[in-house]
Amino acid sequence: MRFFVVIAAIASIASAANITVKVGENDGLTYDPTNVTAAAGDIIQFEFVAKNHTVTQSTFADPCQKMTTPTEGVDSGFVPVNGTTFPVWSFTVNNASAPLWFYCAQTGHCAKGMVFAINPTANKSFAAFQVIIAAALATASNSTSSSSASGSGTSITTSAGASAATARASASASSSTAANGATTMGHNSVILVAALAIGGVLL
Ligand SMILES: *[C@@H]1O[C@H](CO)[C@@H](O)[C@H](O)[C@H]1NC(C)=O
Ligand SMILES: *[C@@H]1O[C@H](CO)[C@@H](O)[C@H](O)[C@H]1NC(C)=O
Ligand SMILES: *[C@@H]1O[C@H](CO)[C@@H](O)[C@H](O)[C@H]1NC(C)=O
Ligand SMILES: *[C@@H]1O[C@H](CO)[C@@H](O)[C@H](O)[C@H]1NC(C)=O
Ligand SMILES: *[C@@H]1O[C@H](CO)[C@@H](O)[C@H](O)[C@H]1NC(C)=O
Ligand SMILES: *[C@@H]1O[C@H](CO)[C@@H](O)[C@H](O)[C@H]1NC(C)=O
Ligand SMILES: *[C@@H]1O[C@H](CO)[C@@H](O)[C@H](O)[C@H]1NC(C)=O
Ligand SMILES: [Cu+2]
Repeated sequence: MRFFVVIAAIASIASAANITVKVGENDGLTYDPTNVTAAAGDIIQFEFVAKNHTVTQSTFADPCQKMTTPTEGVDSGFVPVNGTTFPVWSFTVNNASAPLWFYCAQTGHCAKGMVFAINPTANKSFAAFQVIIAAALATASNSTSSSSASGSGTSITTSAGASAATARASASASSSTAANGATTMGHNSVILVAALAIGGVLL
């Protein structure tokens, strides 16, 4: 019995991986990699390396809009980078069967293809997601939408997703709950808030 518990604990530690995604590398409007395959329990760590981007959860069907239904998506908020400090924002994947979709909420960036996916499927592929963006752009190319996403470091909050039955809050720095298969982790909100105080246009 005790032996079994120990093995289970080791297995769960061994299976949890950290997957790093670079945001804005080489001043590009990119997430690198563009999509990842993650197991339940894996932590996705977004390292912001340039400019002023976000990691904002959308739905598959509406790629450049923050997910609001069935519940609010996760959102890093704007993370400006001053070239010296590279803030990291992360969350845990709770459900590997649920694809998760993200975009950058900075003005124009989603339109330029700054999108990201976790566990895309054959039916909901990353390529299909990109096609939806292109189609949405063709329809709404004239509308100038100013982002309503908060510029505050405290915007790194999330809420429960309807399909995330096992989701649970686990943040240490700011409140969080889970979204469709994602739970935000404690992150360095001090760095984020400090970075937000730095002036300059980083679009
Ligand atoms: C994953 O990152 C967290 C901090 O975000 C760290 O505590 C943990 O040790 C890392 N795990 C692995 C397997 O690298
Ligand atoms: C995981 O996601 C799949 C697909 O959305 C869903 O059918 C399933 O119920 C979810 N599992 C849990 C435990 O939430
Ligand atoms: C994927 O698409 C195929 C063909 O449209 C469909 O038969 C299948 O049920 C879909 N699978 C899922 C999991 O939605
Ligand atoms: C998704 O990620 C994989 C692995 O990084 C990559 O090979 C593939 O090209 C990506 N898909 C798209 C459509 O970019
Ligand atoms: C988009 O803008 C062009 C020129 O500015 C205009 O001719 C066209 O009617 C607009 N289309 C829509 C759907 O608003
Ligand atoms: C960069 O920002 C960090 C906080 O994010 C701050 O500690 C550091 O002093 C800044 N460096 C410069 C050169 O502005
Ligand atoms: C980051 O971008 C947001 C939205 O455009 C803006 O409100 C904020 O002032 C920018 N931060 C910096 C430091 O440029
Ligand atoms: Cu961006």
